[in-house]
Amino acid sequence: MQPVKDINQYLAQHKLPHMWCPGCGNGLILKQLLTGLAELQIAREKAVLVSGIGCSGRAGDYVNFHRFQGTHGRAIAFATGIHLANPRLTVVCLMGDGDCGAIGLSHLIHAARRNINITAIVANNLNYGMTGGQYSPSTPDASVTSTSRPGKVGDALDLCSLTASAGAGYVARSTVYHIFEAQKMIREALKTGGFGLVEILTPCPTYFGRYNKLGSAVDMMEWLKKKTVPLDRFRQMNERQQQEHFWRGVLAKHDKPDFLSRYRDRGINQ
Ligand SMILES: Cc1ncc(C[n+]2csc(CCOP(=O)(O)OP(=O)(O)O)c2C)c(N)n1
Ligand code: SF4
Repeated sequence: MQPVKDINQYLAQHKLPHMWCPGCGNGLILKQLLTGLAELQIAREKAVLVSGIGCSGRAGDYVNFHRFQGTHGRAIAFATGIHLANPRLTVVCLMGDGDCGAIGLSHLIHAARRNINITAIVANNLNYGMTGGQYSPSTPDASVTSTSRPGKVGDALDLCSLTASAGAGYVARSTVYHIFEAQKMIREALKTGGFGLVEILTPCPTYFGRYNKLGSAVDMMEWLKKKTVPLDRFRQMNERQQQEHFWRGVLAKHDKPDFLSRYRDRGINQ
């Protein structure tokens, strides 16, 4: 088994160019993941990428190591099964916010509650990209989408707060604009001996950006920069200001036993 020194070794280069739209953040998220794996010297044979259905889920097509694309909303369930069958593998689950926060939500909560030792990365583009820009549970109130032309009614679900309160070992949020911060969070999540969630806000200029008149892909990067604030500053904001921003930072970081360790401590399946 060779340690990976160059992230290109993790890439299925013959599959490129990729299918993502110009200005989409999914390529940056994939690069951050591959960089995190290389930083931790995880051999290709030891890495598994489980992806969901959706634009972000196509990341699995471009990797040159074990990968599995599950059915919509079931990526965490498949990743859990792979981890329990072979705990020596590093299992990463990459999902869209619709995949993870709507149809797959109960799997997310229970993986966090059990502190299953997998890393979940959520590419949060604030809508369903693959199927035409419908609103998802993470879409902010009043946003225009293909299913909320007059503006969505209802607050966005905060996947990070939910996962942290369910008991995950590591929970953090950043954006593709704050690329080094996001990369560090992925590395920390991969090192966590329990459930790690990193939510990365990412531009979807084709749908969310166009419907909400946010301008070009570059403008959307500026928008991510302006719209997000560090967690401690967010906590000092009033309710109205909080509604207009997203926090960034590390919400939970615990060193607590993961599901398999607790299982073994009971003397089951030694
Ligand atoms: C059970 C099921 N329901 C619905 C679909 C249709 N579908 C495919 S992708 C998708 C949305 C994906 O959105 P998201 O997870 O946010 O990923 P994105 O495309 O934005 O990266 C939906 C609803 C499906 N494939 N399977
Ligand atoms: S539709 Fe949006 S999320 Fe999907 S590839 Fe295009 S920009 Fe990316």
